[in-house]
Parts: sequence; C-alpha cells; structure tokens
Amino acid sequence: MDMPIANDLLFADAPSVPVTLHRPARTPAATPVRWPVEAVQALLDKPFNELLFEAQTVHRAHFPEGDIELATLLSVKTGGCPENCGYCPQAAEYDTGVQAQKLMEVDEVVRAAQAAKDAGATRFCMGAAWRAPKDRDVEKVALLVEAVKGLGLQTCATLGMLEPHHATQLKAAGLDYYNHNLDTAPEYYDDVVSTRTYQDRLDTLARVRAAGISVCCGGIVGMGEAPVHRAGLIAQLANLDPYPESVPINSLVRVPGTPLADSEPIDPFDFVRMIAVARITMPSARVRLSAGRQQLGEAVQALCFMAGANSIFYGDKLLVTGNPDVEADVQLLRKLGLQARRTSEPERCA
Ligand code: SAM
Ligand code: DTB
Ligand code: SF4
Repeated sequence: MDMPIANDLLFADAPSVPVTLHRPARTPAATPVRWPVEAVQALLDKPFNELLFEAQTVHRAHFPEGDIELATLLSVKTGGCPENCGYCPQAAEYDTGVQAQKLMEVDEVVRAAQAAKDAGATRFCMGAAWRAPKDRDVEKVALLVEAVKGLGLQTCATLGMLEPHHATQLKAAGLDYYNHNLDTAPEYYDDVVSTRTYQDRLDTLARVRAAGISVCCGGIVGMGEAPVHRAGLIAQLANLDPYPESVPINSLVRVPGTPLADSEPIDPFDFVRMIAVARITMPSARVRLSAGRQQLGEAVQALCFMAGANSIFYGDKLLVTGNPDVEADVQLLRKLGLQARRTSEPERCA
C-alpha cells in the first residue's frame, strides 16, 4: 500500500504549505526525492524569460528541434460514466447534453484511425467513459487496439482503472501507451472527484508499468487550484519512477453543467509556465499541449512550443468537445516552422 508522506518529513527545510507526495511504501525513507514540491514551485516562480530559456535548453538537449508529435483522440465509448469528476462532461450525473453511446465497432474505429493516419497523426488514442472496464470490455478493446496497431499507428487507450490482468491483455494486443491522469495535486484531488482516490490512480499506473506499457499521465489546470497544487501535480508526475513517457497538460474545458464550469480560467502565462516546468522536470517526455487549445490562441500556443511542448491532440474533436481544426493546426505548424513527427517508432525516456 502506498503511504502519503508529509513534505516536512522529507525535507530538512520544512515548507510553509502542507503539500504531500504519495510514494510507494517500499520507498526507503532516505531515498532522495528527485523533485521536491518546493523545487518545482521555485521553477514556476522564476522570471518568465529565464524559465523559458531553461526549458528550451533542456528541450533542445533531448529532442530534435521543431519536432511535434500529432496524436488523434477518439471517444470509443461515450458518456454515462458513474464517476463524478468535476471537470468531465461525460459523467452521468451532470446535465451536459452529451449523448451516451456504447462501445464502437472495430470497423468504425479502424476508419477513424486510418483517417487520422492519412492526416498525419502517428498516435491514436481511444478513450472510454468507464470507471473501470469489465473483463468483456477489455476483450473488445483489445480487438480495437490490435486493429489500430495493424495500421502502423502508435496505440494509446484511456479506459479508467485497470486490474493487472487487463493491463497484460492490452499489452499483448499491442497497446503502446495507457493514459491515466493524476489530474491535480493529492491535496486538491478530493475537491475535484470523490468517487475514487489518488491512490486508485497510482495503483493503475503501477499496473500499466508492470505490464510493460508506456505511461501517458498528466493533469488539468484551471480548475480553481492554488499555485502550490500545480507544483504538487508536477512533483507527483516527475517523481514517478520512471516518470511518464507522455505528459498531457490540459487546460480545463469549462463545460456547462459540470461543477467546475465556472472556474476562473488560468492566466495564459501560468499555463506556459506549467509546460516549461514539465519539460525541465521530465526532460525526455513528450509534453503534450492538450485540451483547451481553442481558448489559448496561436500566440500562447507558440509560447508553449517554445517552453517545450512537443505534442498536440490533432483532429477537430477531443473526446466530446472541440479542438482546433486540422487545417488551422497545419497552418500554425507551418507558420512556426515546426514539423510533424513522421515515424510511429516507439520512444523511450533516456
Ligand atoms: N474514464 C477514463 C478516466 O477518467 O481515466 C478515461 C477518459 S477521461 C475523459 C480522460 C481524461 O480527460 C481525464 O483524466 C481528464 O484529465 C481529461 N478531461 C476530461 N474532461 C476534461 C475537461 N473538461 N477539460 C480538460 N481535460 C479533461
Ligand atoms: C488527456 O489528458 N486529455 C484528453 C485525453 N487525455 C484522453 C481528454 C481531454 C478531454 C477534454 C474534454 C472532452 O472532450 O471530453
Ligand atoms: Fe468518467 Fe473519466 Fe469522465 Fe471521470 S474523467 S467522469 S472517469 S469519463
């Protein structure tokens, strides 16, 4: 079982804020924490240009210049979810106008994946609005994964909490990545969702790792969290061992009907700071500029690329909400002299 460890037990210079890191119980007390929350906070607090310079220096040392991964999302099972994530339009208990749909058939998914590939995507992520899939769900998703993999795309799925045998089955079907976000710092988690715990998320991530699937794990900002919670989220991600291969940073899409619909939007510069700090603390990860790009505008997105973002969700739709048009993204990359990654070969963290 994992134990929350108070920061003031981990660090000699105890912080003034009660922020905890959830660490596996087997972690010896003396094991140094790679990224204490204070160190992450100090990065977030740096003068903007200095932070961007540092992030870009790290980025250039780890990735080819101007290379952007295009990942396309498809909601393969939509709505009707029993969880109560305060940000999510697919939770059954919120009146958001989302029509629940059952799991899609293989041929429909293959058509969408082929279209994504033809448009230049190299990764295809299938999302399902489940708390946790049942055995029969995983069997069906395994067929989807196998078919999408057969097209030569990198495969990713996000299906909720997994049992160990589910992860093994998905790996055998050809799943390259599993997306399971920590969403925010442990301290703010209960304000956002109460139908599962932070530890539930960490357990699934450990099962995904153990099955040999690469981890895609990030979070959401703009949910009314305090700056220290943003630092706490990054510290949590960066201290995973190893840290995730993909780190989606989402800006909340405020969907009417969800409890967080009236959240104060994040200051765009603070969003760019999150990207920069993700890049510095997780140098080899694909840092994905994820949900919320429609609200960011081109100039802020350009700053995000400068800060180390090297992946985007590409396609007119996220899961149920909108995303910039493909044509607009192609133009944006062209204007900025960025190139879409062409290969679907796997990448590993250095
Ligand atoms: N049900 C599965 C789960 O929660 O892990 C998979 C699908 S869920 C929609 C995937 C992720 O989408 C969530 O963990 C959350 O980070 C992100 N997400 C959902 N609604 C969002 C919103 N309105 N704005 C930004 N990100 C959102
Ligand atoms: C992630 O971090 N963001 C994506 C993906 N992983 C699954 C989902 C964003 C969802 C935005 C709201 C919606 O369209 O449902
Ligand atoms: Fe369900 Fe996932 Fe939405 Fe939460 S984020 S309500 S688990 S679909």
